[in-house]
Amino acid sequence: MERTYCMIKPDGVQKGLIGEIISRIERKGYKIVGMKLLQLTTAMAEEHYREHEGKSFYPGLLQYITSGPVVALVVEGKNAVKGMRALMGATNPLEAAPGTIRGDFGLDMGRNVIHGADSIESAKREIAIYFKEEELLQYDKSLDEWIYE
Ligand code: IDP
Ligand code: MG
Repeated sequence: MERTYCMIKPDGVQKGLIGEIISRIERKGYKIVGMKLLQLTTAMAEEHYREHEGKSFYPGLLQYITSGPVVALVVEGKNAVKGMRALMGATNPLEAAPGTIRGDFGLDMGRNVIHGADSIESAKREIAIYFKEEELLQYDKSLDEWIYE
């Protein structure tokens, strides 16, 4: 099973979408193995988004992502990285398909509601920013036999 890092961004929290988003993740069949509410420090935001340093949107991105509480999630399941990116939709909510989280709940690139790691390597790196190993739980869900063949 694969693990990915996802994060409900400050706009998602402010718009009251925590429950809706977590519900979509659960209904898809994924297992949440780590979860916390926190507000990013600038240092954490810089670490998270270091690949974007120097880009025009970077200062605004740091401001946005540190502007309020976020929900940090570690999501586990078959092909979780790719699957969560699909559930989230395209980076630009205007291009994200209806039915995706960004497609349903966003309008602007810099207010796109949710983050999801783009590769297994990114997921590992990002999970380590937000969680200690002992904060990630291993448990069985009785429904798994109805989710996986
Ligand atoms: P991703 O979140 O879909 O992986 P990235 O290209 O990695 O997209 O960009 C990280 C985040 O930076 C985006 O989710 C978005 O919030 C923000 N961002 C990216 N490009 C722009 C832009 O052109 N204007 C404003 N914000 C942007
Ligand atoms: Mg990205």
